[in-house]
Amino acid sequence: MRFPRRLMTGMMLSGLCLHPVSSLAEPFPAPTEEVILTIDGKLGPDMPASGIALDLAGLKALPATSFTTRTIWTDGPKTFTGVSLRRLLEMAGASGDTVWAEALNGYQVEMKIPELHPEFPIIAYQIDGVEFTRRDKGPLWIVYPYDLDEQYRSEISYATSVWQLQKMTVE
Ligand SMILES: Nc1nc2c(c(=O)[nH]1)N[C@H]1C(S)=C(S)[C@@H](COP(=O)(O)O)O[C@H]1N2
Ligand SMILES: [Mo]
Repeated sequence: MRFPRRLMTGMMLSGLCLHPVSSLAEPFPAPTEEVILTIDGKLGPDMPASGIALDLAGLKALPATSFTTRTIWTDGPKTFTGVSLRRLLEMAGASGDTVWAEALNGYQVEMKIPELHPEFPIIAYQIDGVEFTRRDKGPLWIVYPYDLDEQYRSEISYATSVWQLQKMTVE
């Protein structure tokens, strides 16, 4: 008898506890609307070979983080809601050290995955509880809680505050 690959891996993982069960494809529902984020490269063995494609609903289905901060790009404190970058990569079973983030305008920047805080930055999909458009740096923006700590008011945090994020590649 043959088991589906996903099921077998799930059993092996639950038996050995080597990886979080969340590295299975389950947390990522197949998109039914416009794909706004793709993740490819070195992902978990149960992720689609072509990479993960997410629509807004798919992102909203994942555990969310919110914080309120000022930014150098916006006026006054704003509440950002989104998914922790580090946690998203863990859920994707990212097995490389580096993630490249790429924006609609072709801007690309790399981040070292082990150096990412578990909670921050987030890939924000809402500002003050509402989605935001490309014109306002949306629909996805990598943001840090700049007001929380001086380390987030640094050139490296600013340079990795990618707006109009559309793709991530794990290397
Ligand atoms: N989409 C996108 N995000 C980006 C950039 C970019 O060119 N495109 N530049 C980055 C860099 S290097 C920095 S320092 C800040 C710059 O913000 P500023 O152009 O408003 O000074 O945004 C970052 N995020
Ligand atoms: Mo920069």
